[in-house]
Amino acid sequence: MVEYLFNKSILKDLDYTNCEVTIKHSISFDNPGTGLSMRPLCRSDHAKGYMDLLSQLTQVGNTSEGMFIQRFDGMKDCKNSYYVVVIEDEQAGRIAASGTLTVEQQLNPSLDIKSRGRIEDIVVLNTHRGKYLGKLLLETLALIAKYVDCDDLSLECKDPLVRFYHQFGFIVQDEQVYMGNRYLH
Ligand code: 16G
Repeated sequence: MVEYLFNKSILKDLDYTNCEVTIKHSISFDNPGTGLSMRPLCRSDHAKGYMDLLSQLTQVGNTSEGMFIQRFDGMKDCKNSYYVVVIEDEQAGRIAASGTLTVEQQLNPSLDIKSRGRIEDIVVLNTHRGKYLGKLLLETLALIAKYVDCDDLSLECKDPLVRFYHQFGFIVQDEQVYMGNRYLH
């Protein structure tokens, strides 16, 4: 049985009517392009080249299938928190694109922002670029964020991509900078 990271019916419920990808490019969840299908990440996607795809965005190290499955199970156990959406090239049996929405609950329920969404790891295989798949993933993740009641949606990106994300309503926030402290071992 195919095991999805999150309930696939969420994708079927999304309304793409006002999305640019649908208006301009006539694509959506059930029609991402010829030979392509869109779905939640599966437990078996390591074998479909998920890590190779991710390596086109960032360092992946030597992640074995066992490590991938262990991490998948841990993410799935965190209910309503991880939404990894992939686009599969069905003929090649390869994952061609992926994007992640993570949802953080805020502790104080009286705040305006009760739940914060973060977009991560938007990546399209270099052989599949120029088909609006990145746009489709972003609009899909934003619709999921709305569907699961996020009050805020944010992302981090490299400088040259600021213009790309700007198209989707993301703006560099006043008086906010991204700070990081990596590799705290
Ligand atoms: C981008 C990604 C981020 C990822 C990072 C990896 C989006 C919106 N942002 O900023 O999720 O963690 O690249 O870069 O996809 P790094 O290899 O320098 O950590």
